[in-house]
Amino acid sequence: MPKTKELELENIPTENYTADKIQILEGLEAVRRRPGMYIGSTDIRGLHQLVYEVVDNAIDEALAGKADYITITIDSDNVVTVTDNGRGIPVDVHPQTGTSALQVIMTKLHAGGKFGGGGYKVASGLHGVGVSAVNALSEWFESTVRRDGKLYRQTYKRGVPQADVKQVGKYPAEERSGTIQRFFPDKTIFKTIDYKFDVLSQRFREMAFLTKGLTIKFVDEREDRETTFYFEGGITSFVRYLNKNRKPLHAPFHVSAPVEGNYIEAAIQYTTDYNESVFTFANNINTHDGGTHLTGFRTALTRTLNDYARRNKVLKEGDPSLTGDDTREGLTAIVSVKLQEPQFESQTKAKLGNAEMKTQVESVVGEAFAEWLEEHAREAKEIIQKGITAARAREAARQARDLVIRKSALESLSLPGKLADCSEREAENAELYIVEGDSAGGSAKQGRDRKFQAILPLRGKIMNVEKSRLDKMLQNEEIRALITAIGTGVGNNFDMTNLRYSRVILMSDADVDGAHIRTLLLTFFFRYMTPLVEHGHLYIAQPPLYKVKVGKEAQYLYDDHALEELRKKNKNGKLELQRYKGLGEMNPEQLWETTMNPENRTLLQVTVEDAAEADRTFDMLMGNEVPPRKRFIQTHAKNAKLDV
Ligand code: 0RA
Repeated sequence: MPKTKELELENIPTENYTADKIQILEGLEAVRRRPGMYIGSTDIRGLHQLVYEVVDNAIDEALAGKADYITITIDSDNVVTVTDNGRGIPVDVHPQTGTSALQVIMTKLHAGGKFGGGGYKVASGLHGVGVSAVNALSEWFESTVRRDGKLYRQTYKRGVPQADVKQVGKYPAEERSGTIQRFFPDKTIFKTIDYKFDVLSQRFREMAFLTKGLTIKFVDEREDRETTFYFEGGITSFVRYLNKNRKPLHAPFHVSAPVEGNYIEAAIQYTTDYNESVFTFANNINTHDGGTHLTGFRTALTRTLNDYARRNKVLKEGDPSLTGDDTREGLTAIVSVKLQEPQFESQTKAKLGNAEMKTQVESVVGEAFAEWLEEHAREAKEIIQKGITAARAREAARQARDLVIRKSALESLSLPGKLADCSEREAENAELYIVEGDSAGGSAKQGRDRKFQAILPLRGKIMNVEKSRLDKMLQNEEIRALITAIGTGVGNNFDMTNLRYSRVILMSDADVDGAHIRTLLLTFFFRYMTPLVEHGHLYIAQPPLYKVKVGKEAQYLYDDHALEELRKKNKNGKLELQRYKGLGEMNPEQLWETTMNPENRTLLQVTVEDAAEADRTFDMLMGNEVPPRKRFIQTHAKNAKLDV
């Protein structure tokens, strides 16, 4: 017998055991036993993954052209409801197995795509396991289908159907069909069921951008928030959104075309920025690591711009051609492809592998963009001129970098003078505190455990890397100290194997200035050491805001909420309150006790939930448009918020 004890005994009558049921139980049990294999993890990410899986099913229906409205509701008890106005999941009974299609979709692993009839097999969620895995990991699940004027329903507990699909009512014939999925995650499996509105809505926004004409309404009844996404312009709107706080050089270029059963779409807008912000999607999945569609896109861009520049003598004879890097400075673009048979190169679906995509994207984008350049002479010239300037700057950067490398070779990779290194040599056990200001740096040096904690004090505000090119950046002493201390190099030369500390910890004051410095540093890491962030090596220290004495007992409080709680608890007692304005006000022992001692401290790990949003955020924070920057920093100075 398969090991399905818990489920069997609790939920299933032991007679009438059909092969079908045993199969369901085996599948569900596998999911429940190793949830991480199916949804990635059982922390907040896994929890969100449940919602994505269910929403992605509804999105598939929209992509098939059969639905245009999706609502997601989290009610005050953390029950999630996802509704769409599509055809409704079929409920008819399969003649051979005797079970309804709904039950098969809800209980069989990987059953999603087969029924999709004609559309793109978009797959459900990052892990693409389908809604049955969500069902298995839910304390209960309720599927309701509106089809042909009738309402059908089936309910499940931990994935096990409680009865056959039943008609439970009717709905007015003039109303649309659709599907209503409600579920409550299994609290014995998930570490948290506290969904994050901001994280979910970011994803829904992205989905709405990628599915032109689709409306996604998101209601959070826990805190009475709601938001609706609808983008008439699809990915053109996406590009405009990303560039909201940048200075565009032209109106967005857009192309879309079907090619041999696939569908290719791209939107491009150059800005005065220096960074490249290109995001690629395959069947609505964010392909973080690019792949063939990205390669095709880049080739098209470089070739088209060079051809135009030569033909129109913007590049003269003897001038070197623009490199790929040159043509991507200040570029914001979305490339979105839909394929019948997507092949992903990694388990995480981060990279698209279909070889035909390179040529298809290259020719669609190449032809249309060439035509656009012909029709937009002023814009074309500006874009190419920007590329030429970029080429010059890149040459300067190369020389500066060579200088840095040569210098460090001469000085035998000498570490920066102000780094107080630790004795530990294994990166795995070592950590680096990056501390604002020499005085706090001094306290940290005295307070640390020198065995495994290194301290790098930075003087004042480091430079804003968002506003300068690599060459300028590499001339900056603070930045150079940072790079050499960490050991990995930057940008294209980043090499994780040379990482010297597995935890890089930013420690700055809990005030507006501290928040600004932290953001400057976060921007640097996000732009130039992205893998460091992606692999979870970057942290933010949490120094206390207050020291409070109640009678003789002293304690440290880390936020205003804690202070409020303490005041409530101590209505009559006197509180002696000291507010720390900066790290410098703490002596070395206090700094160690409150902020650096692994036994007491809280470190916040910096994550990049969504690179597109982070890109926009950093640009907003560090770019040229001042007002939004101010707003953001002030809100976040109060509650250190981490998902950047
Ligand atoms: C299979 C076939 C058909 C629709 C669906 C699945 C479907 C699935 C989901 C999941 C969430 N919402 C959904 N809406 C539809 C097409 C059946 C037909 O031809 O009518």
